[in-house]
This record gives sequence, structure tokens and C-alpha cells, in this order.
Amino acid sequence: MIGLFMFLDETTIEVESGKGGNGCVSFIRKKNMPRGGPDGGDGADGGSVVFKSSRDVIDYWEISRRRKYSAQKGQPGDANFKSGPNGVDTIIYIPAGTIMYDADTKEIIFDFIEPNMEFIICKGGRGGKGNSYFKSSINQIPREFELGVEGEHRTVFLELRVIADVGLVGLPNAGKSTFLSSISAARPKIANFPFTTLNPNLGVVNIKGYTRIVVADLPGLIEGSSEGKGLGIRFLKHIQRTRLLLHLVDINPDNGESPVSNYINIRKEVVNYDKKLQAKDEIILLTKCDDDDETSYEQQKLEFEQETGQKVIMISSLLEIGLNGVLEEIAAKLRKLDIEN
Ligand SMILES: Nc1nc2c(ncn2[C@@H]2O[C@H](COP(=O)(O)OP(=O)(O)OP(=O)(O)O)[C@@H](O)[C@H]2O)c(=O)[nH]1
Ligand SMILES: [Mg+2]
Repeated sequence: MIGLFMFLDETTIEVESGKGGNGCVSFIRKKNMPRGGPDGGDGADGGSVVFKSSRDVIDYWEISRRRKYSAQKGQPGDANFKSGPNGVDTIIYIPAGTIMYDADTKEIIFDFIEPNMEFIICKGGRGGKGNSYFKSSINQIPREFELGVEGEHRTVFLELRVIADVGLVGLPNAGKSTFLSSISAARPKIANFPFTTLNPNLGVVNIKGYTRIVVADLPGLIEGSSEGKGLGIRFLKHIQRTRLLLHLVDINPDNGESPVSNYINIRKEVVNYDKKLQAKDEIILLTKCDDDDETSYEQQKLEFEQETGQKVIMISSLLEIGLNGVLEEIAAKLRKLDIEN
């Protein structure tokens, strides 16, 4: 089982680029040239530290096992105009969706909003010039040289905001993971108890006539999530970036409340967490509507729509009822957003 603590979506790491190599002071020594000219080569540049976003990295678990990442130094210059190889860059692969902050000032340094973005956080120090560089008509035997420039040092705070088109929200046990597994190849853990999902699961769905989208199944929200109750708050940030919310509401809630009040309560938590989420497009699903002969579901749906003033879709992930309708609605909403932006 992948537990909560195995998914690390925040970390602080220290990075340092390589110092440039010093320039060399040397003079040509040959039998027939007793007072040969300068031949000290330049120092090589130090390696840089580069962050690169990748689709294949899920979280910071792997990279946080090291507190500090240093790139290689540049080699010093040598006699005979030799310059050593530059220091090798250190590339740190991070999940796409990472926001990188300066750990001290909390200022955003870079936002890796998609895979394959690169950012040089510490540039390698420049190599120093060797004495051969300083030779001129008035200075035939220069002893000057430069030291390599020191590497840069920074401490960064990395925060992951899962990148998905659609985020699934709802109470624990509402059927979010089941829904994701019935529309995609993702196989999140499903069980009949709250807080089965402890970290975000991503699923890819190919919507006919539209495109491939990513759906994020998130841990359930409860009353008080926005203030830190349950697991919710750690993951609410992940829905800030999704383009669309899918709010799943159990038609037969196991907490004794009505579907409408459950919906309203969770909605409150979401908006309480971030006012901007109020404006985000939302599709409401009444889940576990297994029995299509059951006319009371239809009745409940109408009541829900009347009370909330919102349209809802009835689904059963178990019997695969209504799923295509949901995908069509997702495509319609995303298309509209595509045009608007
Ligand atoms: N009858 C029926 N049961 C369902 C359906 N969808 C989900 N369930 C059941 O509801 C329970 C909870 O499902 P999950 O998909 O784990 O719910 P969740 O919203 O992901 O729950 P958390 O991860 O705890 O937030 C499981 O026992 C599922 O089998 C459905 O369409 N019909
Ligand atoms: Mg779940």
C-alpha cells in the first residue's frame, strides 16, 4: 500500500553550482626558447544546477533523500594552453506542476507548469583566464591570471500542484476512485470506508472527438477540511489548477445527511479554502444510482436540481451507467474554456 507519508508534495533542498577552475600561470620551456612566452590555459567553467520537469516523476520522495545537490567544479587551466573540461551540470528531475520558491524570501522563482521545462537555478562559476590571455606587446611575460568564479548557492522550497484538467472532489466514500477507475486505466485503491485515498491518483481519459485529458482523484473532503480537518487541506491546493471540478455526491449518503446538504457543505469548504474556486466550472454527479428502475432516484435528482439550481448527472460506476454522458459534458465544458482562453 502506498501510504500518506510516501507521497511527498513539498520539500526543501539546497543547491550549489560548481566553482570555475583557476587560470594557469606557465611559460613555454623549450631548449631553443629559454625565455618562452606565457602558455597558461584558462580554467574551465563549473557545472550548473538545473531543474527539469518530467512526467515520470511523481513526487519529491526520491530527490529529498539528499539535502544538498552540488554540480562539479571546472578543472583548472594547465600549461601548454590547456583548458580542462567544464564541470558536469547536475540535473534534478522534478514533477511537472512544481512551483519553486526561494526558501528564505518565499518568492516564486519558477513555475514548472508542464513537462520538459528547464530552469538553471545556479549557474556554474566561470573559469579564470590563464596568463597566456594577458600577453600583449607591452606585457610579454605576464604573471597575471584569474581565479575561477565561485559557484552560486541557493535553498529552494518545492511545492507540487498536481496538473490535471479535471479534479474529483467530494466526501470520503462518495465513489471518486471507483469513478476514475471506470473511465480510465488507473487502478486506485477502492474500499467501503472513508479516507481510502490518501494521495492524488491521476488517470488519463481519451474522450472521443475531443482529446486526452488527465483526471485527478483526490482524498475525500469533510466539513472543516479548509481549516485542516481530515486530509483535505493538504490536497485542496491541487484543485486550484484543474480546469474543471467534478463534484461527486452519494445519492444514499452514509453520514445520514441529505445529498444536497452534503453537496453544499463540501462546496463551502472548497470556496472557503480559496474564493477563486467559486468561479471554477463544476459538474455535479449523483453517484451509485445503480438501479435504473428506481424511480425515486429520478425524483431525488429533480429535487437536488431544484434546491441547488444546478444541473446534475446520475451515474453508476458499478454498472457503467451515465459515464459517457459525463465525458461528453466534460468535453463540452473544456471546449468552452479552450475558446475563452
Ligand atoms: N453500489 C455502488 N457502489 C459504489 C459505486 N461507486 C463506488 N461504490 C462503492 O463505494 C465505496 C467507496 O468507493 P471509493 O471509490 O473508494 O470512494 P472514494 O470517494 O474514492 O472514497 P475516499 O477515497 O475515501 O475519499 C466502495 O465500497 C465502492 O465499491 C457505484 O456506482 N455503485
Ligand atoms: Mg478514493
